[in-house]
Amino acid sequence: MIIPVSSGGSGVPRAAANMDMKLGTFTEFSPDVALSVHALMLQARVFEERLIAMYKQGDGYFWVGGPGEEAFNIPLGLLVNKGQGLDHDFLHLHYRSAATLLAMGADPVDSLRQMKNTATDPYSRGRNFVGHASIRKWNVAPISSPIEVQFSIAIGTAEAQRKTKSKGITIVQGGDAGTAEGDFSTCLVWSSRKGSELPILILVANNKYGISTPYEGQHGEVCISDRGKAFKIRGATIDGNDPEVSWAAIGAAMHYVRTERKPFLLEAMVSRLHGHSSASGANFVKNEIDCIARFEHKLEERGLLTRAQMNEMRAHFTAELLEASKRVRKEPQPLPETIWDYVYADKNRREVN
Ligand SMILES: Cc1ncc(C[n+]2csc(CCOP(=O)(O)OP(=O)(O)O)c2C)c(N)n1
Ligand SMILES: [Mg+2]
Repeated sequence: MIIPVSSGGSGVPRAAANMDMKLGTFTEFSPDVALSVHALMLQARVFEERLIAMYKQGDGYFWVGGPGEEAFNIPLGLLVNKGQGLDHDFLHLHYRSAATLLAMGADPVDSLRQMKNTATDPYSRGRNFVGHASIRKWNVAPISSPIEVQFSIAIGTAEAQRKTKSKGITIVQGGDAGTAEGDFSTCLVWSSRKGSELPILILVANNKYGISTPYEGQHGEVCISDRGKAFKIRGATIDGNDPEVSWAAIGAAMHYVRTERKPFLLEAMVSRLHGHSSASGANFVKNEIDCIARFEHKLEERGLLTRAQMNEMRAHFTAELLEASKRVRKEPQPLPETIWDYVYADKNRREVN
């Protein structure tokens, strides 16, 4: 019943999605794509729920993640040209991007390891808190806790791709509130210089909050994507709670950036289903759109899955991740003597002097 997905790059069944290259118009997923996308969305959600449970049980110090962004982040991960080097896409993601990485083929257990800060955590060797991946073989730059810095850093990989005329593009993603920071403006300026435009897809996940500050009252512009207009950057604002809309829009925006070698600013309206982070309790928020509940309703209407089958899938993912969290609990913590490993500090500095 759980459909395996060939994730990332050329393995993605793109044609089956009937993607229209015109932004804003789309057609339904074919049944196989609908089922694959749904399975990944559900796995991503259950995985976040497991991380929250781990945090609440004391198996971690902090939780931040992306329940409510699955309808946008799963299509994003499936459409990436995954690999290492300039001919593949570079990703400068944010702390709500676990679903994107899952769709690219990341093992969710590695995030459980980062939550538990084990030495086996491949992203930070137990140094960073959950949601901070770093995957060199897929051009995934280290995710940063200071918000928005990725928008300045992304200029570097996009500029390298421009100068070397390579095939890859740069993808950078952040939240709505972070667009008030200078790094976002820096990105707009650098990506749109006349004759030196950058192949960069600028993504804003607008969940209408910056921690506890509501979106209303913080923005003079109608849409964040309108901010590209002054720079002649093409843009769109879409319903990021709909995976079919998201797939079509991301696919079309990527196609534009890949072929025109120019920037595109895509804003996705998404939900924040467990609040900002563990700092605000991480409990389920009822008054937001739940993209999975909405998509499941469609799948039922189309006769692709029954409620019983979806419940069974949820139970399967829940049991699988619970089991994994128990295994991770037994994995070793980093040894104290490794504290200076993987940091810029020169541990031999005193001896050299
Ligand atoms: C440079 C910087 N300033 C402030 C913070 C504190 N901070 C953490 S998350 C956050 C809100 C971010 O809101 P938004 O960009 O909308 O992203 P969201 O968390 O809603 O996805 C802030 C202000 C930070 N981490 N880094
Ligand atoms: Mg926000």
